[in-house]
Amino acid sequence: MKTRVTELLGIEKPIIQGAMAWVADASLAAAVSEAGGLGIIACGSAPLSWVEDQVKQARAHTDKPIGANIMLMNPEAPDLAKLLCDLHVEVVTTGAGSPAPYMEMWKAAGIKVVPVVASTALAKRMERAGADAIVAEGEEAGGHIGQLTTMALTPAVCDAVSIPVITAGGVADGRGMVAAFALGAEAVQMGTRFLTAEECTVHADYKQKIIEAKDSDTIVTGRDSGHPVRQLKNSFARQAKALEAKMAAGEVDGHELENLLTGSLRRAVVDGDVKGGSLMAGEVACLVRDEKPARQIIDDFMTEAEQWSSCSLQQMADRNATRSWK
Ligand code: TUI
Repeated sequence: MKTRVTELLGIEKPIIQGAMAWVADASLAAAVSEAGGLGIIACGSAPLSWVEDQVKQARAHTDKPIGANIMLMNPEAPDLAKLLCDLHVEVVTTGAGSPAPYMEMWKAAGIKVVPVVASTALAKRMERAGADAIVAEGEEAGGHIGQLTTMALTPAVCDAVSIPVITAGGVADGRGMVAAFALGAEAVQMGTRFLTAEECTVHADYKQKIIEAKDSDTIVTGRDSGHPVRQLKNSFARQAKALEAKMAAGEVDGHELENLLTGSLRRAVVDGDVKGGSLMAGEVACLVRDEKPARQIIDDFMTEAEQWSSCSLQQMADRNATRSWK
């Protein structure tokens, strides 16, 4: 299938693997790219040498395009931005800020730039700054999020910019893709669905928590402090919420919360501490029921999306009435 996004990024299927700090390494990214999507290595807060090593490892496993993501709140972002030029990754995505200061450098290096945004205001600024496409990420997503839902954000961003829009947040199966395309998207980005890919190196206990998650099992911490993060409910998330309430009441300062947050994602991803770590995940964790190879995730996803999109509204309604997909 061809969309402006597949053409732009040189991929076969309009599926991008979301960058997940501590999780999205060469193993996952290479598997997704090899299966026809775009694999992305998340630089997170890793040392530059780790990023260089992962890009080289991914290259050893696939000759298809590979992307990398910079989290712009990271103080090392300027150095990472330069490193990604030197490594000649095909695509850079960014999160948690504006990548405007690096845009010229990346474009000069021939890198496709795809900022993740949570508002039409930033989408417009990014288009003016030369972004090649935009990821519109709804608050259903896992990790650091904005305030708008995918259902409102995707069409609003599509109306605001002319460059292609990729929907993220709330998509984990073919139905979600058809919905995203109906809202104006030309590709989707998924993180949580790929957390349980066989090639995903996240701790097995974290994967199991995703597979077991119910619809009401995610919670957003940090809304008041300006760093909203969606994750699975556990002891860590409850502690963070309690500390936030104490902070709002002026009972404690920010240090206690900072101590709790430090290393919380690593504890979950690397150590498998499913109680005391931050199990970042999107609302669609409740739709992810199995572990399978990235290629099978992508193939099943595309098959399902094709089935859902090849009928009229009337046929959809008739099928929905009998839950005939079950
Ligand atoms: O970046 C993400 N999601 C993330 S980053 C991350 S790493 C982390 N590790 C530990 C604790 C906290 C975070 C985990 N998840 N998604 C992309 C995204 N960007 N979502 C929302 C935004 C965003 C929000 C505001 C982008 C720009 C923005 O405003 C910038 C501006 O200048 O207007």
